[in-house]
Amino acid sequence: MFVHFNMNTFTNLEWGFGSESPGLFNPTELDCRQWVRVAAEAGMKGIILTAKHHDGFCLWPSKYTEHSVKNSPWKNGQGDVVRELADACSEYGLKMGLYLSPWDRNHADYGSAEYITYYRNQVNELLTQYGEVFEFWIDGANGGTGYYGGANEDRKVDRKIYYDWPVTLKQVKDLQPDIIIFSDAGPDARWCGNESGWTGETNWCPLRRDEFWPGSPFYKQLTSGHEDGTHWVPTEIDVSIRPGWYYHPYEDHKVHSLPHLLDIYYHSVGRNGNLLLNFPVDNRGLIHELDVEQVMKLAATLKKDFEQNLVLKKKAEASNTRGNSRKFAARNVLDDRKETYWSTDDGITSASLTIDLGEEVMFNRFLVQEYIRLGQRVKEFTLNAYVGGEWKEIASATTIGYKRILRLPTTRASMIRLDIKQAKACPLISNLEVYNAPKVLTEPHISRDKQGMVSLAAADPELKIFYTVDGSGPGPASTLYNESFSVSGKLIIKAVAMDEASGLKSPVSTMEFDVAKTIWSVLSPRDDPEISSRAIDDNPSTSWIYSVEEFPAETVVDLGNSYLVTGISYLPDQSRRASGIIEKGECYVSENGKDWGDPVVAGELPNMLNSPVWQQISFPEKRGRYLKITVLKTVNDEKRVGFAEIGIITR
Ligand code: FUL
Repeated sequence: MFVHFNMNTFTNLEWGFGSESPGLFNPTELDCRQWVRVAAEAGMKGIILTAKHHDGFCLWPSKYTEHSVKNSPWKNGQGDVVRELADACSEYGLKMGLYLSPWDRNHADYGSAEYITYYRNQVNELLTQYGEVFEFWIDGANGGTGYYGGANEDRKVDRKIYYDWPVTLKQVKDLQPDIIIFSDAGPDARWCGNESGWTGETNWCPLRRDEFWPGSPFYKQLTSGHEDGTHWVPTEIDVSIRPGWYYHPYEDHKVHSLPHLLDIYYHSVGRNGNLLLNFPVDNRGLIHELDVEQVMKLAATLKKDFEQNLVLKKKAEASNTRGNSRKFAARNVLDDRKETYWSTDDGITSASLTIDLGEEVMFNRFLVQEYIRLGQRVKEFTLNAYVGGEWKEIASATTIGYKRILRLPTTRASMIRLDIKQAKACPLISNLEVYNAPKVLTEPHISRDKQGMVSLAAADPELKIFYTVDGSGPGPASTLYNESFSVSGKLIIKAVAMDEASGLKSPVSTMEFDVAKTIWSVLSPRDDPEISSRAIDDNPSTSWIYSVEEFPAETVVDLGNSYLVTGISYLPDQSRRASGIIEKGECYVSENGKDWGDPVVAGELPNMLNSPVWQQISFPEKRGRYLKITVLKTVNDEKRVGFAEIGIITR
């Protein structure tokens, strides 16, 4: 578990400037034991906390700065979050790790040699006062504008040499010999080159480490590592359970869905990486209920996915076994022991291992592990199944590493065969597992595009989707969804996903569509139609944002036909750093686009900063073909107006 919690939690920012008053830090119900309980219950092994982020505020009462909890109202300046987390971790048997941002936008000395001494003094405090620290996390973002003790300026540093990392790394290791140090360049664990929760399908632990440093430019290579890497630096995939690293109430509706979290798991742990899932602790000092609910769903699903290993202690045979010895025999991959493995003779770098399942078995997950103590070797492999009397290739992939998990189409077979096609040296496989994971039965996703084509999608492509268009409850007797279909008018779609094998079904999803926006167009302000049409494309994830000099700002849409309009709907920009969110405005409807009359509705939208979700505003019906939205004020008085979607409600 990664935890982002400190000054930004109270300023609602992702990157504080460094000038924030310590007086703002005041969690009302801080409880590190709650964090640890969530982590433990979800099956996580440790927690890494942002002891200091780029804004420089310290969660522990550092001797070397006044910019810390000791000058905050929290516990009258007597508190220490790092201490509370260390205590909670030892109570529950979890490990604690710490993030200490190299960039410090508060510190007057940042950019000079004195700051490096300051940084090292803090390393010393954190690694000597709180018992064992399992990981030290070095972020790559550094240098830029900041408060810097009141200088308020831009300070660029040479990321490669300024920090003199070799000396600090040695200090860290001297203080905590077993610690793992994370950064773009390790030395022990490396970033995966993105913050979206996936690492490469080809993923080598080895890395030509000396070519990197924290914040180095060739970070995209970190996604796959190097086949000819010089050092062992496995990937650690850091990703947040919400779009932001810090808690923002406006992301409460954006906690990742179960299918999204499962993708993250299979694209990190399933690709030879470690997963570091971030929780933005909120301003109470707790992990938000919505995040807890989602991670528990993830944990419960993974538990079911890997419940019963279908090949445990089955019969295995290999095309080649090192010295024909029992010590290296094929069956070692099925014995549930990490220290035993199957190996071929030296020089044999392609080989097969066949497992007899004894009967026809259904499966959809394949897990394989190399005996990693002797290095990562496999470059390419295929998985084959004996189906209906013949062998069929069901998957092909590249590296394995510590652990590779493949999600497969459900297959029924009596034998399976792993073909290692290429390896850097004789392959060593220590473990192989096969599962039949239950289908993920979240409700189907319903969407419609500008052309009025409706698409339905289930979490698993093998599920069947049934739907209705008349508001009735969908079931196996309703229409079976095959491909997207066209609708034009107003209708309600209800859909359910069903797993034929188990007979289980998902909750029902419902979507109300009003008239399709096929012939709609934006008349003003004038903008590239490709861009302005993002406001009327029925795709919530695209937006049209335009700049304004002053308010009121008018947006006029031609609906193409005249309708009896009874309301409008508005979805603000949904991107991570959303802009142009409307807070106050008026709406007009007109038959000719010239005579607008009085507004059909005027007023303020509630709580838009914190809850930028769909707004439906009804008004007394009026017939018209043109719609005008006059914006009087936006959130934070931004000089921009943005729409993810504009819609109408008709009778
Ligand atoms: C990034 C930082 O800039 C973010 O704020 C966050 O801490 C993330 C884990 O790393 O580079």
